Formats: sequence, C-alpha cells, structure tokens
Amino acid sequence: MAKSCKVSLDPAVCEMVEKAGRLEVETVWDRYQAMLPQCGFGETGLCCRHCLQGPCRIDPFGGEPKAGICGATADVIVARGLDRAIAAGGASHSGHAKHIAHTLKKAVRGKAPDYAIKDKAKLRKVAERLGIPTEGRSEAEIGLAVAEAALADFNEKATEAPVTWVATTVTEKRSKLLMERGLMPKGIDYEIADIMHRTHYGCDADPINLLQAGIRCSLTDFAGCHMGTDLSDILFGTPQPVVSEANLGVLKADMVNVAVHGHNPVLSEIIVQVAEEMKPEAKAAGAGGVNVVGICCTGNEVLMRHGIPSCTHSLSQEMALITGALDAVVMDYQCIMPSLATVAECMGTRLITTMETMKIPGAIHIPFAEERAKEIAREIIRHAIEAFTRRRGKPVDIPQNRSKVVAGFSAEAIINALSKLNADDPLKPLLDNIVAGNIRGVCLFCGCNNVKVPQDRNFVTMARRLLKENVLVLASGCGAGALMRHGFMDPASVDEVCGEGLKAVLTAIGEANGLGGPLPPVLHVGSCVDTSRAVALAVPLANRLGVDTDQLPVVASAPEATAEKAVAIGTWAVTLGIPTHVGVMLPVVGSRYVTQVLTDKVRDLTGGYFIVEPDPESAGQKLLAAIDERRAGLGLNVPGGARR
Ligand code: MSK
Repeated sequence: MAKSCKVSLDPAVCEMVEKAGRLEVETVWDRYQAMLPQCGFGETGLCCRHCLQGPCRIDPFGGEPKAGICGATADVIVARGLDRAIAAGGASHSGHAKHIAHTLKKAVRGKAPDYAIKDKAKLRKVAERLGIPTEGRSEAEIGLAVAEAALADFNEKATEAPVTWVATTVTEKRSKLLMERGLMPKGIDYEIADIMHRTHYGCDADPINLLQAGIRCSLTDFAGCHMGTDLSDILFGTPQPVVSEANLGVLKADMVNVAVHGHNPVLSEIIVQVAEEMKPEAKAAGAGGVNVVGICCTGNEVLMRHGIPSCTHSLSQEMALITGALDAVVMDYQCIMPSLATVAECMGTRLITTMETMKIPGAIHIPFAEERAKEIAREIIRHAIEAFTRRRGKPVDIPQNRSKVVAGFSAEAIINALSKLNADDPLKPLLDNIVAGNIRGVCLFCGCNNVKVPQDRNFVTMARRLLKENVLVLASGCGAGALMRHGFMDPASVDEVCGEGLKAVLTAIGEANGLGGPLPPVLHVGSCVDTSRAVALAVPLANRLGVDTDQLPVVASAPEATAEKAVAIGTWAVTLGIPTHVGVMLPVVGSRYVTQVLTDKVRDLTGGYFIVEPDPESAGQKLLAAIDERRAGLGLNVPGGARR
C-alpha cells in the first residue's frame, strides 16, 4: 500500500523517510525540525551582516531599533539582501554557462577529443542571432566565434555594448525598454561585481537604486540560463520528445546504480556514454549492467537528451541513498546537500565530487578535466562497480513507484510538433487556440522543493487547478521533477487532469505527430537553466502578435522555491514582464516599501510583478486572474466575462 506522510506527497519518499527513521539516519526534515523556531529577523530580511559592527536587526513591528548601527533602515537592509541573493543566483547560472563556453572552445580547438558539435543547425542559428558571420566558415570556426562571444559577455565591453545573450534573446521592444530604463546589463561578471560593491558597508543606501541594480543583475542570470541552454544544445543536441520514467522505482537491485547529480551536463553526458561501454566490466562483477539515473537538474539534462530515468529531485536527494541500492552519486555542482556524505557513509554509497567549486568532506574527489573526459568517467564508474561488489547480495529497499514520463520539449521540439498542424506558420495553431480560449493562457512552473512546504504539494495542487482551467503548463527544474513523479508528464493522465479545451489541443498536436494520442498534460522544458526555453517560445509568440512579453497571457510560478537561483529567475521573469508567483515567504517582507515595489510598483517599470501567496489554491486563482487580465488587454474573451 502506498505510504503517506506529512513531509511529502510522494509515497516513495514517505517510504524512505520511514526507513531513515528506523535506521536513525538524520534527514533534511529532521534538521528542519531541530532548527525551529527559525529566526524571524532572518526570515523577513531584517538581519544585516555586511560589516563587522553587526549583526544588526530591525524591529519588524515598527519599534526600536529602526536602523542598523550605520543607519541603514529596514528598506535598505532588505533591498541589499535581495540584491545579493540575485547576484549569487546569477553567478551560479552564468558560472555554469561559462564552463560550457570553455568546453565548446576546447572542443573546437581539438583539445577535448571526447566532445564535438552535435547540433550544427543550432550552432548556425545561435551564431546568426549573435551577428556572427557563418557564410563559408567551418563549424569549428563558427563554434570558436560563438564560444568567444559567450565569454566576452562576462566582462564590461569597451564599447559599452549590452550583454548579447540578453539583447538578442528578448523582443526588440523589450531590448529597447531595458536600454531606455537603465536595466540592460553591460557584462555578466561586471553586474554581479557591481552588486557586491554597491551593497558593501557604506555604499548604496537608496532602496530604489538598489532594486533597479538588482533587476539589472537578474538579467545576468537570464543570460547565463539562455547561454547554458544554447551551448549545451550545440554540444550535446537539442532535446526532442523522449519516453522515460521517474521516481525511486527506477533503481535496480541487480545493476550498478550510478546517480548523476547537480546541473552541468559536461560530465554526465560522458558518464552516460561510458556506462554502456562498461557493461562487460559490470557483468564481470556480477551485475546486469550499469544503470545511470538522474537527480535534480543534471538528471533533467540527461533525461531530455537520452531518456535517462529521473530518480528523485532536490529535497528528497537523501532518500535515493536511503534505498541502499545506489552505488555511486557523481556530482558536479549546485543544489547538492553536504549531508549526503553522512547518509552515504551509513548506506555504503560512493560519493564522488568532480568540480573544483564543489568539494564535500567525506566524498572522494576526482577532478574533472574535459581533456580526459572519458578516462575520468571510466574511473568514476569503476568506483561504482567496486561499491556494487560490496553491496551484492545484501537487501535493498527500492520503492515500486515509477511514473511514465514524456520529456524533452525544447522550444524547437514544440515548434516542430506544431508545424505538423501548420507547416507554413507553426505558431498559428497555438495562437488560434489561445484566441479561441481552448488555451486560456500559459504557466511555467519552475524552481525547487522547499522543506517548509510538504514536498510537491504546491506544484500538484496548482497544476491540477490550472490544467482544469485549460492553462497550458510548462515545467523546468525540480518543478518539472515534482510534476513528473506525480504522473503529469504521462499522456495517459490528460483525460483526468486537463480541461476540455486543453485536452482537444494536446490531442490534436499528438495525433498530428503520429503519437496516436495526446501530448502529456505538462510539457517538460528541462533543467532550471532551461527555464530560458520558455522565453524562447514566448518571444516569437509576442513577435508574431506584434506585442511585448508583458502583454502575453503568460505567468510563472516557483511555488516551493529554495535556491538563490530561483530568486534570480523570478526577478528576471518579472523584468521580462511576467506576473510571477512565489509560494514561500521571501526575505523581503520586513520592508513594506520593498514588498510594495516588487508586488506592485515594478509593474510601471517592466510590466511584470511578483505574487507572493503561500496557499496553493489562492495562488492558482491569482494566476488565473493575471492571465485573464492579459487576455482582456489583448481584447480576447475571458471565461465568465465579456470581450473588452
Ligand atoms: S536543481 S535550483 S533545487 S530547481 Fe536546478 Fe532544483 Fe532549484 Fe536546484
């Protein structure tokens, strides 16, 4: 019988939480309980540690102290704190992109023989978008120029030119608006350093100036996401729909189970290739083969390009080890809990870090270098095979839960699917259905799971509500993970979860593509970096309508956000004009002024705004209202209302 528990909606996770309790292995939920009550100053953003005179904290109820030792008010402290979170998110996503740019450069110069340009058409498309000449040039020459253009985006340019991965990826109207309003970033690393400078002791103390810089900096995260997606597609292929499975039931007792965890596909792509080659070694050790599975966004990357099953996501990463069946976890970076070292020690899992930016005491560190990628991947898998030989014959507890997943909906894949309905004008069927109301609007779910919310509750509740109201739902990151584990990426659940209009559209597209049935209710667009794929779809849609992205009936939601990267993504979504929901308390509520700017006044600047709503039912309602407002603005019919 499926287990249920308070901490997660996922029965597989509940089963493992119970096992962890029996084994007295501490989990994220135990540590959260031990942390309560959490500091109210920190939660509301009213604690400042930016200088050595602090920490300072402001009374959230208007009493004393009203200012920090230097005189910084609640508004200043909150705005500075938000800016630093945005900068950290931008540094992470763009650091990931920079890494892939270096890999591309090494590949085209012949210094990384295990890599090659896989999607030549995308290489040319990206080059043309950036204004790089392609005529009569080899792929290696174009690839080098693209990699150099990417790396040039990190520094402030002598000519004061904007970051190309922003200026060329948004609508022309948006690009102009960002320039006019001082929101266009001049360089990725430049803007991130600028935030660290202006939030230092005794610098920017104007909350509006601080927020404006934070908004500009959030676009470094957008540039990093878009660049990461573009360059990964060039090197590893642009995803196309692929069938796989998700949840802990994808582990196999008699196989060498290797999880790839983190974000960057540079290593995991090679692990996937080498795992197949190493089957004879695994067999010689008594296993059926090597079973590669994914965790978090590295999992999303290999799922959408190779159909590698997703084991689990974000908050429940420890649970994959608790099964006792995982022989190795191979990590790159971001969203990896250091607690895995303790769980791994208890469960006999080899924990392997690979990047200079991310080491964990207790893990084996095998430094990764693109120049020797396959050799390193083989060394890693040999560790897993050795761990298997120690585990062989011992009991494991693999929950039986597995959901069918159809993943891999890149913008190119979606447009290709639509082209089967109208080859000359692929966006027309989508627009016609939006106009007719069969698709009421579009919602992108992204972001993480957060320990403060029963895992997946907000994603599942909101997706159910929006799908029934005929909202087309896209998902990235651990949001995609949550929805895939609950069956939302299985075409068979369309009948149960979608409204009639949406069902008809998904069925028409699916049948036109020879699937003999509908597309899945929720379209998997990839990892958190691939949130940019939703923009790559929204921009041509806006261009086709002759409007900007702030007029589209498109909304976004990070209902269980955790990472600073999610804060940065949410802020750039608002900057591109999208009403953006966050389902957990942001550390800004300590300043009524900053909260008001983010949820209301920013609309005058960008057209977008934040909706902070922890209750998933009301959040769904608020997103529907935002969609309807946009529909009315375009003169489209609104359910229950008149055409304006
Ligand atoms: S992994 S940023 S917990 S989505 Fe991209 Fe998941 Fe959030 Fe990390």
